[in-house]
Order: sequence, then structure tokens, then C-alpha cells
Amino acid sequence: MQKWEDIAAQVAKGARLDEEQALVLWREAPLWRLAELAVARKREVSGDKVFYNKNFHVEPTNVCVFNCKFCSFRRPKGSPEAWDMSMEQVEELVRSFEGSGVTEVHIVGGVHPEHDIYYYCDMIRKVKSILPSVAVKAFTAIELSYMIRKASLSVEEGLKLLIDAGMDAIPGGGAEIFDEKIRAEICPDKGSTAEWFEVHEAAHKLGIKTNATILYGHIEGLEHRVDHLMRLRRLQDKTGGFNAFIPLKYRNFGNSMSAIGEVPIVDDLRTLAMSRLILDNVPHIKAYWVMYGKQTTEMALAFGADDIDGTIDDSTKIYSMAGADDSRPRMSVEQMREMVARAGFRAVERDTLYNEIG
Ligand code: V47
Repeated sequence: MQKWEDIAAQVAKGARLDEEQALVLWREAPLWRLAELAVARKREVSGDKVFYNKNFHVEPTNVCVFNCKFCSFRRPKGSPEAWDMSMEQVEELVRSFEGSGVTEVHIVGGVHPEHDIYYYCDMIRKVKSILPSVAVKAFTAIELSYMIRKASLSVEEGLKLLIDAGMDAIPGGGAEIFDEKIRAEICPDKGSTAEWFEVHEAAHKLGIKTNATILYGHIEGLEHRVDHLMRLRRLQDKTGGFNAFIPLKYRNFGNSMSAIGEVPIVDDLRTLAMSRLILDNVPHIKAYWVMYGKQTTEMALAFGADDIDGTIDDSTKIYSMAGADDSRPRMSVEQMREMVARAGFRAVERDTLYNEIG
């Protein structure tokens, strides 16, 4: 077996990691060396820039046909804490962002048993009628797969309907962990790994850019994280359709896996760096500040991340319900720019497709 020092030296010269090398580096390399390698790779892609955007989320419902053990957001239908926004409520929320300069609306929620693809197409049209210049980044592959199958359409037909309605990009959620055995433990009834990939590959073929995530820090091992990243790298080699990868740390408040606890921040930093190093073909690694909290996000920029997501403006509950630092997540442009500057990089506003603004 190779030593971590030799693998690191090869990576520094631009070599691609194989699975075994990735595991050795992940387990054995010291934190400073991972930081050094990951930042060097980040600089090749985005120089001294770190991206942010002006965005908000719409979470139309927390009612979900699936019952993932890590989820703190879902409520069964009829629960006093369940919600299902009417189209008028969606409209009102979107109207509250008129004139705010937002460039992206991120729409994700539970997989509601009674809504169908035509309802979601109407929702996208409604958003676009109010904010015509925003990009709609909508629905995880799991939501998409469900609504498309329910309508008895092929994945391509379903995506085309949504694209015609105004869907511009697809977020990375629902990936969780691709290893089928671990997935069966943490989200036994959820859409499969194969379904997740089917939707992303079809979207890439239709020219739609997508993101990818991993949910780590629960019962998986490092070998499952490496396997997850390798599966993404293989599809990216084929299609080039992923814009960003977002490692999501399992947050343990208020769900049925709470007893597991949370991994230490050092693990988050190693995961960010290894994501940057393994995914040598994915341009952007996003440190999602809402999930990590602001301090870890600032540190993440020393470990290869080049994106911190956006203003959010208190529009998402997924992470506040799971125990994240901010119960009402919101960051001003000035706060984001200051954070990036403190970390030693240059803040650049981007749109959903990473075109620079201003
Ligand atoms: O798929 C749910 C995760 C995801 C927990 O594409 C949890 O730009 C940790 O994917 N602890 C949805 N994670 C969020 C998501 C996302 C967020 C921001 C930006 C983008 C993007 C995508 O949240 C789910 C799941 O993996 N999640 N519960 C939890 N307790």
C-alpha cells in the first residue's frame, strides 16, 4: 500500500486519486496537508474567488410519503406541525422578494402524496410570473422521480414539462449516501440511488445543470463516502453536468437517529478537502453555511470550498429543525463579503449557473 506522503505528492502534481489512495489520504494525511492540497486545487479552478448568491427557498410542504430516519423536517399528514402551502401562500412569499435583487429561488420540500407534476409546473410558472429574471432551482431527484412516475411519464418527458414551465437547474438533495446497504438503513423507503442518478443523468443530457450532495457523519464509514464521491465522478466524466458538490453534515436534533450524535468539525474539514481532491472534475465545492453554521463555513474556505451559498433570508427550515446554529438563517451581502475577506479570498456574486454578477 502507498504511503500518504507519496499519494499527496502525486496529487500535488495533478494526479487523479483512485479509491484506495483516497482512503489512505483521508485516513492518514494530517489536516494541514489536506488543506494545502485542497486550496491549491481550488485555486486552479476559481483562483482567489469565493462565490455567493442572493437567494431564498420555498418549502411548499413538510408532508412526505417517505420516512427518512435522519429527517427532522417531515411531519405526517394531519399533524399540527404539518404544512402544505396554498398557491396563494407561495405567491405571497415570492412577492415579498420583489425588488430585493434575488437571482435564485430554491424550491424543495416533502414528497406530498396529493400533489402532481402539473401542480409543480404551475408553481414554477407562478414564481416566474412574479420574478421573471430569477432562476428556479427546483426539486430533488427524489421528488422529481416520484412526481414523474406518478404521471406515468418517462424521466425525460417529465423533465421537459418542468423545463418548459421554467425550471432552470436541479439542486443536489436526496443523494444521502449511495451505498445501497447504508441507504437501506437510514432511509429504507426513499427513492433509490439508481433513481437519483437516472434523474441527474437525464437532466444533464437535456442541458440542465445540477448539484450533488452527500449526507455524512451518521452510520457510514469512510469507504462509503469515497464510493459516493467516485460514483459522482464517474457520471461527471460522462456528462459534465454537475455544477457544485455540497457535503451535508448529519445534524442530530429532532430525528430518530439523534442518539448517534454529530461528527467533530475536523471531520467536516477533512470531508470538504477530500471532496475537492476526489471530485477533480466538479468545478465548485459548496460550504452550505446554513448547515455548518457561520464559523465552520469560514474555516471551510481553508479546505477547498469556493462557494458559501446565499442570503437565504430566513426562508428554510430543514436545518433549523435539525439543530443548526441559526434558528432564523439569514446573511446579508455585507456579512458574506466580510466572511470571505476574513478567510483571505475575494467574494464574487454569482447567479445559479455561476455567471459572475456585477
Ligand atoms: O436531501 C435532511 C439533508 C438535504 C438532515 O443543491 C439533512 O444548492 C443533515 O440538498 N442533517 C436537502 N442533513 C438540502 C439540500 C441542499 C441544501 C442547500 C443547497 C443545495 C444545492 C442543496 O438535506 C436532504 C438531506 O440530505 N438533510 N435532514 C439532517 N438532519
